Amino acid sequence: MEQSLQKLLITGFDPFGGQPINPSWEAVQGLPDRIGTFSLTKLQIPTIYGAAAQRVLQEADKLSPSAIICVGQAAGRKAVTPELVGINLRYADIADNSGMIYRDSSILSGAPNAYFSTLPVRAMVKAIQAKQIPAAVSYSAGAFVCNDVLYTLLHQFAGTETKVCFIHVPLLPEQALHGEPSLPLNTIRDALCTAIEAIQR
Ligand code: PCA
Repeated sequence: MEQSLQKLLITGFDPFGGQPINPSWEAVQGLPDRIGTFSLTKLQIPTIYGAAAQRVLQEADKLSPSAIICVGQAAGRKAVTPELVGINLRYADIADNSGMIYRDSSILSGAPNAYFSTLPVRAMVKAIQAKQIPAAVSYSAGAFVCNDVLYTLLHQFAGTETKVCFIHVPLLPEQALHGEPSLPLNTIRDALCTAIEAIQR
């Protein structure tokens, strides 16, 4: 008999900061609909504080996924970097896609300072590295919209059966006009598939 499928909600962001594309969505939208025992639901979310996480929560409410992986662009990084922690902080020099700028605000006032990811990020990194793709555990998702989504989801799903993590990915070669590190789209997609394979139960 066929093994029953688990649901995975996977998201990528729209472009921000004047970029025409966002590698996170480019990679996520091209993933297969099924990877191992996971059936994937792919969702593009806006690079907007608060709204991005709400969009994921809305979809998760309909889907009841056992895992949620959000993917985002991290210019300057040369490796695929699963994030270990989300912090209760908003701080960035740039505006989000609705024009909002935050400098040292809480995401949720009175909530804990931080949460650890509930998916096995170290196992993901090992599996990606085994494919000769650069990968490393990251201990900071920053304090812009990616961290906002990670923290909000970890808070919302703390102690539940829905496990959450975030993966930052480098720029694509066509975005790296000033010599920033980059990885080809196929390589990023391969890394995401590998990370998903690594968390099968
Ligand atoms: N990266 C940003 C937000 C959207 C994205 O793809 C970040 O690292 O916060």
